[in-house]
Amino acid sequence: MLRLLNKIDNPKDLKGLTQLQLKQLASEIREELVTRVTATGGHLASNLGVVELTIALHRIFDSPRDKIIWDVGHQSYVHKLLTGRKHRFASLRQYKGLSGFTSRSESQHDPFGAGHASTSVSAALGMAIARDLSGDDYHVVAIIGDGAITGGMALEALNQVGHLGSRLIVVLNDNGMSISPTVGSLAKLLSKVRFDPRYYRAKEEGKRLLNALPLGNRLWQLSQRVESGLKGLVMPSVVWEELGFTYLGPIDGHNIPDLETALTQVRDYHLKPTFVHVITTKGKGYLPAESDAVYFHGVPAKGGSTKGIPTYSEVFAQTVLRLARENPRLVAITPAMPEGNCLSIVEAEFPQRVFDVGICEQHAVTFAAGLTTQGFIPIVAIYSTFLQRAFDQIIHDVCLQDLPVVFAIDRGGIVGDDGKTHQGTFDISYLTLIPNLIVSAPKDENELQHLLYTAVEAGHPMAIRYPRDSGLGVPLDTELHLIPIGKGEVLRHGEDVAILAIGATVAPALEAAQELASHGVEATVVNARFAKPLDSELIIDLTNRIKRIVTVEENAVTGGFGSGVADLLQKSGRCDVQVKSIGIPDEFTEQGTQAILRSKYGLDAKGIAQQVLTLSGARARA
Ligand SMILES: Cc1ncc(C[n+]2csc(CCOP(=O)(O)OP(=O)(O)O)c2C)c(N)n1
Repeated sequence: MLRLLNKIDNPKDLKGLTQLQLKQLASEIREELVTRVTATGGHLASNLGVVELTIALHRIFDSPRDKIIWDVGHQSYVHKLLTGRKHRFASLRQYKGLSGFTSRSESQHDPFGAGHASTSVSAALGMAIARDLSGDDYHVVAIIGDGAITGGMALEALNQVGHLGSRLIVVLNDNGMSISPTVGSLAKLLSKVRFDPRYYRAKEEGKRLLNALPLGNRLWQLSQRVESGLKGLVMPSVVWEELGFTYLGPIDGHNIPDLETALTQVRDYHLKPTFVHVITTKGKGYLPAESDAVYFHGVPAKGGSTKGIPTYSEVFAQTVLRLARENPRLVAITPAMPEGNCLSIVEAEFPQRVFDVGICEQHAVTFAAGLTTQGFIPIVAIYSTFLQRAFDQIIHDVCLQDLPVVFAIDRGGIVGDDGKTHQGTFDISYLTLIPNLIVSAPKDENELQHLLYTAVEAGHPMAIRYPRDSGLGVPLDTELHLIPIGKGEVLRHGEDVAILAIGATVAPALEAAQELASHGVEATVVNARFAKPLDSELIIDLTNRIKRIVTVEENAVTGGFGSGVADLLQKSGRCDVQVKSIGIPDEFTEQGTQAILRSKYGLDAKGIAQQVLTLSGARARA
């Protein structure tokens, strides 16, 4: 029974509730989160941890006039429930449903859309400066996790906030966890506050002193007194004070009255940027999530099965493990995703040779570049969408110097329900334009093993992009072999049309060819394997006989594999060849299951067959 939650249509409805009712509301919200998110899939543990914080924020601030900006946005479900989106909550992460992140087009209570980490402080500063330049007076609050705050962009933004001294509130939601435990020296510093009870005692003392003071500059006094009370302890607050913030904390993030007191103080303090350090427990209130916050960070949707077939990520990690046993100079790097890309398997055996660098994609790439200069072979395992962050590092630090970094690009192509911010549909385009970089995609998980071995031996930068989820279930060769760089393979012969497919589209292209045969159209199917260098010999040779070429890729058609093929044919004077490129059109790919989206873009077998049939003349022999 969601007696209270059902009465909340917007944040104003929270204001008249008693503390007792708020407790009840928090428990109803948790019930709703567990019921819905275990069905739709999503970021359960992160949201369970911010129930009280979100309630307190919406009671003390006046959204949408005040701007509440959630970093990453994966923990904004409670905010959604309280800002008029409760009735659509069952559609979370579904096709045409509510986004799993914040989205400006979804609600006026989402002043900034997100999905990638570490953007909130920059966006908040932009809003605060805009407010000041326009002579307005609303509040701007960025809520950022201890994982996201390690991202370079967040640190760059904090640096500027302190420099400008703008009136801005940063709330650190510190639960000690990124997806895995947060790593790095900043994380260590924060954990001192979390685990040393003397900070809480000193804070209680500070609160007592504060209440004895007259109104006015209370916050400043508080931070000074708390600070002096803590001399002799390591002083994490000093870091934020020195960066130009007034620090308040640590605050128990599950105690609504304490949160409200702290947020009121920073709201009413206009002299400097403020930093509120809130301690929360990831998964709070739901025992399975509290005890395994890593698994419950992102739970799968009900019914989503992997059919017992290993995922591409698992095959990747098993291959890394095998190669690492043979080659002591092989190391692996992950920006905060050792679970998602399965490198935790390798880390268990080689803890010294697997580096979780935090949510720091740019650093991950240049760190790898540095390792290569001393004869090491780094494999940077990274999701396609997050590699976008490191575009210049790939160009400037790796490829310009032709350094042999291996990029293992997970979640290439359509990823599904995480939606627009997470689709991996640009990498072929943004990688193939970079000189010196070899860009490949395996047709199945077995080929992934061989391509990885090839990349480790390549002596040049090489990217391998592979899709999300389970492989095709093909047998895995026990011996690894090198694949000739820039060479594709013909998988099927036919003289009416040639389908050149890459990566995950090879299997549906083969299926489409069967379907076409039943319509009297015989198709050649090529597993291109490389988007760069293209197998120009094979492609030109094919076009001597076949004048209709269809390219298929789970990537933007703009600048993608197909565009490379068209360019090659044009440069080779093959103007008599008709080329059709199937891929993602010039738009951001919405959320939905991979199956729905592949069907929408004609990337499944049926869609490929249909598009081939509509090619002029393809039916001629039928
Ligand atoms: C640029 C980027 N890299 C990686 C991710 C994947 N990711 C999503 S949430 C998350 C952990 C965030 O940790 P934290 O900010 O502490 O939030 P918590 O879930 O612990 O509340 C990561 C690594 C991302 N969203 N963006």
